[in-house]
Amino acid sequence: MTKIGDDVALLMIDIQNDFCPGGALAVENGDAIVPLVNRMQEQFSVRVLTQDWHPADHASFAANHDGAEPFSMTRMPYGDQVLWPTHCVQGTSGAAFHRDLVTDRADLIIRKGFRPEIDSYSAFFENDKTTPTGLGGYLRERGVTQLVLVGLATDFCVYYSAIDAVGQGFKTTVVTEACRAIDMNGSLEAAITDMTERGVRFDIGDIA
Ligand code: VGL
Ligand code: ZN
Repeated sequence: MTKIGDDVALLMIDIQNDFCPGGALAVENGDAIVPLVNRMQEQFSVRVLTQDWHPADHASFAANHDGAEPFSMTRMPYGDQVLWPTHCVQGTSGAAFHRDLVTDRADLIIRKGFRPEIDSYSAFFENDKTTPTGLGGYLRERGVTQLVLVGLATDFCVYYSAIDAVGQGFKTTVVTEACRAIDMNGSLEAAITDMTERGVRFDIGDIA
């Protein structure tokens, strides 16, 4: 198998128990991507994992808003926000990576969503679109120019990470076979359309 160069990173988004069947915010067949992601990892020289990592009092949890139902909308100072079931609480088994995901070969694990008052879907910026996670600087310092994204969920954290990656000037490919979606009110189709318009590629054959 040919190894992909050090200017290309595999970015594995939120492959955590709470996004897999049985988890608090389960994505249908979320666990089905794990064998493919593990095989893909062998080809890459730069591997980064992200981990959704919320304090229990996080503002994105419906349970922290009186009377709010999970999957309803609220307004935050930075814009509209979905209120989620309590998920990926720091240190819980739900926040842990799927047990079959190979994590030992990762160069970096980037945690996000740890500020109580602000959600963070993207691996690059929190939902205010200005607070950086530091990932862009890390990748640039390592000379990475191209990203391949896999993980959960296609229409939330993968989507926001991919559009920010393009915005940061990275050539960006999303491997949809190695992603699964929440698909809330047409969010998957909207995400695919927007990624396409912004120049995200979907064909693994496009990788250098
Ligand atoms: C995610 C909703 C809330 C994701 C994270 O990883 O796609 N979605 N937190
Ligand atoms: Zn979250």
